Amino acid sequence: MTKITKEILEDIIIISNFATKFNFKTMSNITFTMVKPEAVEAKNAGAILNRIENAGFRIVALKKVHLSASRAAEFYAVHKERPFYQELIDYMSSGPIMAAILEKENAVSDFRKLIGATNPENAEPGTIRADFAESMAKNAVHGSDSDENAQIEADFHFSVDERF
Ligand code: RTP
Ligand code: MG
Repeated sequence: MTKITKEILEDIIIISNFATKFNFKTMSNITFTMVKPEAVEAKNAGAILNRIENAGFRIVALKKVHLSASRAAEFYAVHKERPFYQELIDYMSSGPIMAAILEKENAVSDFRKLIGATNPENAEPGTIRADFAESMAKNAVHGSDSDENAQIEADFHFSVDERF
C-alpha cells in the first residue's frame, strides 16, 4: 500500500480546497421567474408563489411590474427570430407581472420540473403550468433555462439592494 507522505497530504488538501471553491462558484442556486399577466389578472399569483415556497424555494426578490413593449422585447430578445416573438411581446406587456428571484440547490432544473412543459397539454399533472396555464402562449409562469440566463434575467429586473 502507498504510504501517504506529508507532500501527498498537502496535495490532497490543495485539490480538495480547489474543488470546494469550484463547486461553490458553479453551483446552480438561483433562478428567475415571472408570474405572467393572465395568471396575475386571474389572481393566481399568491397560489403560484405559495406552491413555489412549498417546493423549497426561497424568495430572494419580488416585485409587481408592468413591462413596456420595449422592455419585454429586450427581455425576450433571444427569441427574436421565432415566429411567436411579436405575440410574446404583446402578451408580456399586456398587464403587470410578478418577477422574482428564487434560491434553492439546483434551482434552474428543479424549477423547470415544478412548472412543467411549455405547452400545458404536455405538462405533468401537479405542475404549475398543468394547473394554472391557459394555453401554450399564456402559460402562467416563466422559468430561466440555464444558470447563465438566470443571472442575466435576475440582473435585468433587480438591483443588488432589492435582494434579501
Ligand atoms: P419561458 O421561457 O417563458 O419559461 O418558457 P419556455 O422556456 O418553456 O419556452 P420558450 O421556448 O422559452 O418560449 C418562451 C415563451 O414563448 C411563448 N411561446 N409561444 N405560440 C407558440 O408557439 C409559443 N411558443 C412559445 C410561451 O409563453 C413560452 O413560455
Ligand atoms: Mg424559455
